Amino acid sequence: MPLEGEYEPSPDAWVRDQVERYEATDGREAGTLGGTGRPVVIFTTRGNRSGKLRKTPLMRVEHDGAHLMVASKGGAPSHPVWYHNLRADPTALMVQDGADRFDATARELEGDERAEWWERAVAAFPPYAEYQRNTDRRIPVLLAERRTGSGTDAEEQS
Ligand code: F42
Repeated sequence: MPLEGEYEPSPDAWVRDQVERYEATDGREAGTLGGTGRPVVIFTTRGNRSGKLRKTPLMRVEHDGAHLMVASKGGAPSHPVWYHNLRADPTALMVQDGADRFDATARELEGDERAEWWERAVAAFPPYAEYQRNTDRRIPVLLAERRTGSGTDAEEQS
């Protein structure tokens, strides 16, 4: 079941614009973080108070079909709101990676698994290491895993 609800665009214009162009072109436009050439993925979550759908671009950290969500927020002192939304309901999640859209469930990583994925995250986007140095909080990382039965648009149409 795809997530349903009213979409509330991000208050940040650059984020809002990136989501709009990415969705309209399946990531052929606005598929990277401006200036870095590094790819992004769009994650849709549900606001834990408003119930509205929120769309958040994050850097693409993919391995074996799973996508990492790094709650770095540029090294800001507080966690991003989407992190709290997912803690409240880890199944209220949809992923768009290029033309591939699917429902997913998020789980926060700990221990060796976290360390292994953190390395992948820094390889995909080196500034994450600096963001971690610049903040006292431990940056949470969540793994978004495709739910069985949740296919791509193409699979659903066939
Ligand atoms: N952010 C990252 O943390 N990591 C990344 O790798 C990353 C990459 C990236 C690439 C491209 C790009 O355009 C943006 C990128 N960002 C990255 C920024 C990211 O997209 C988010 O903007 C950022 O993580 C901040 O997330 P946020 O959820 O804190 O967003 C704020 C600005 C926001 O939208 N706030 C809303 C608002 O109206 O202020 C609230 C959203 C919300 O869910 N509200 C809840 C609700 O119920 O609706 C209630 C919240 C409450 O508890 O009061």
